Amino acid sequence: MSETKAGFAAIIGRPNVGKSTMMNQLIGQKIAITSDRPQTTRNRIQTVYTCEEGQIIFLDTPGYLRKAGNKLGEYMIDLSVGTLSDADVVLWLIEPSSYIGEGDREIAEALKKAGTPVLLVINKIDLVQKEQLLGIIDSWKDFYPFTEIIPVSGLKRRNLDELIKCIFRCLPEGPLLYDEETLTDQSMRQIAAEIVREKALRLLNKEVPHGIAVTIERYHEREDAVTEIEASIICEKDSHKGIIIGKGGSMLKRIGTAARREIEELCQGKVFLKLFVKVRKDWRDNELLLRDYGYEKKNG
Ligand SMILES: Nc1nc2c(ncn2[C@@H]2O[C@H](COP(=O)(O)OP(=O)(O)OP(=O)(O)O)[C@@H](O)[C@H]2O)c(=O)[nH]1
Ligand SMILES: [Mg+2]
Repeated sequence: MSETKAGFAAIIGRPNVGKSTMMNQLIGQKIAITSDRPQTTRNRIQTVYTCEEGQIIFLDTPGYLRKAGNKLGEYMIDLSVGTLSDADVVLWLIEPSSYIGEGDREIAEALKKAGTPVLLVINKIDLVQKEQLLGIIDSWKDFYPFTEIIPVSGLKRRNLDELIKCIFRCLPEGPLLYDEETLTDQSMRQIAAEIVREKALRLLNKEVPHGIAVTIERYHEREDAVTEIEASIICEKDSHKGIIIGKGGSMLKRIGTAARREIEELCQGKVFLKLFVKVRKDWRDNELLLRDYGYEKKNG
């Protein structure tokens, strides 16, 4: 039997290009939350893909931002840049567009320093015609010494097998790094919190979602296989609290029902989910609160 290959593949790119959707599709399970709002992902999320050839450990990162705006933003930038040097290969995701911006030049600089092989993954090709795609490849191909350029559609699962092959070509030979059953470094508790945040992101109007965090106050698996969860949605303003609760509690109920259904599917059992809403002014600039809500810098 030939030797296996194993290593880390970092997924980077601008907000909203489809990084988390693609990672979920590659591993065949929804671990990272997704939405059409930029800056959906805030933490680095690790998932493991195992097959006969070996193992790819995907690192999904927050979309690349140029200006932080607050401490949460700084934390997200540190994560996306810090991940580059931990990876054996970088998947740089872009929308199917020829536009190359200042942010892309900055990513390129950081990648050059890290010296890691980079695959340019043109995502969402379901949205463009073939001729357009050729033009896009043409605009990007000389911008950076990409190891390969792979057009895919994460959502429609197009060309993902080809992408997996390209990734394995960049990984070192070696034994599996995790046991075959391992799927992610995220706990059920963390995933449940993220599912609540996703439903809030998707259901609330534009100005509220960016200032939201979700914490799990209580997570209890009962002996009769029912899971009891109490979670708080943290927001920044009293007016936001009103919007999240909605008329007669209607919005909170919608968020709760949608989240509960998805958590039940994931843990394959009944779930009681109780939601609270709290106001913490400027939590996105408060180190202590950031840490409480799970956005903690690893080294200092
Ligand atoms: N048409 C189309 N839409 C896609 C595709 N992949 C993702 N999307 C959509 O793009 C939006 C953003 O997807 P995400 O996976 O959350 O994007 P992301 O890059 O992780 O975003 P951040 O976490 O905010 O950086 C969602 O509405 C997805 O459904 C694709 O291949 N085709
Ligand atoms: Mg994401």
